[in-house]
Amino acid sequence: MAQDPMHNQLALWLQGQGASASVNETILALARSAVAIDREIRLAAIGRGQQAQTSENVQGEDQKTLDVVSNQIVMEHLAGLDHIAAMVSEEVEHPILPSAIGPQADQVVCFDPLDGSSNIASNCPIGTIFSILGVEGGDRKISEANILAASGKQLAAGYVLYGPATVLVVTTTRHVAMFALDPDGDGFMLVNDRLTIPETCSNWSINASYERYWDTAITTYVRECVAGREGPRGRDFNTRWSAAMVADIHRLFFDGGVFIYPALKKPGSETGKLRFFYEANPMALLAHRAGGRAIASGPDILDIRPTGIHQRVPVIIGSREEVDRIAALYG
Ligand code: AHM
Ligand code: MG
Repeated sequence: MAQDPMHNQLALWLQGQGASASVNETILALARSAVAIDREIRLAAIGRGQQAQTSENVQGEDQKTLDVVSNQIVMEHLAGLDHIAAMVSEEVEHPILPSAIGPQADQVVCFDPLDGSSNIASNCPIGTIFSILGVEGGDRKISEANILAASGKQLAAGYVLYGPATVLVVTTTRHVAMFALDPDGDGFMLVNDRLTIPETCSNWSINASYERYWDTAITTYVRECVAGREGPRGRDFNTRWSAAMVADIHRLFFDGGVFIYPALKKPGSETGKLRFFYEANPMALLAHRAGGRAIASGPDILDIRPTGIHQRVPVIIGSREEVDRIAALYG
């Protein structure tokens, strides 16, 4: 029998990080699901996948066929793991519980199966984001309250970017590593075992079409960047916006920068758009481990204690110097 390609470089790196075998197993299952999603994306592009349709998800947002297919793929890959006590998906209203639960079930896996789905039709970057939370094991069904209480116990976090190359970025106990999917079928190959976010930068990412809804801190920060070398920052800045958080966050590890999806003074967006458990929290852990910082409109995202599994939070993530500056504007 052919060796499971996921037992190559990704498995070796995971073993060296010192997380538990069951956390590593969950990450390998997520990596396998990413390979399956990657295939669905490519089949859809040549008209051989599921036909593109739009419905509505639990957040009242557009849900594309690939969102549904990707969600199904992740759930199926995690279903057989007896250490999973619950799953939280952007596409499903309530926590997904296994039919039987054993004493070893001590992980909650939160995921956005397909982030940036407005990019699907144009073949622009999309991704999968995940966070693994630790809960107390035991022969009992986990409740939403147990998941909320576990929000600060991230055992691992990562994302997959389906871009020009498909890459996996992950952290468990220490460093942030990047793997790229081998087109010849050998799984995820290690590209960089210690990604960092440059401390200073000259890039910012924000959807500027919402400017009229921004608060004073964001308005001030962006105006100062736009003023360039003639303004208080004394240097020119660039804007980058992909409409996919995974792509904009991924760029931070190379060019530095700050990704902002702020609170908006607009009905329904008062706490922003991005969700805590499967977007903000995992990206915040990755940024933190890479030397960056992640805040909401003030507090560090990693210190937030959410009150709902689909709670939205403002997100400001990136190079430490820039995020510190925005934090100071919030006072
Ligand atoms: P999604 O998870 O429903 O795809 O929404 C999240 C995405 C982010 O990837 C991206 O940064 C943001 O939505 C873009 O939203 P907007 O169109 O409001 O700029
Ligand atoms: Mg999404």
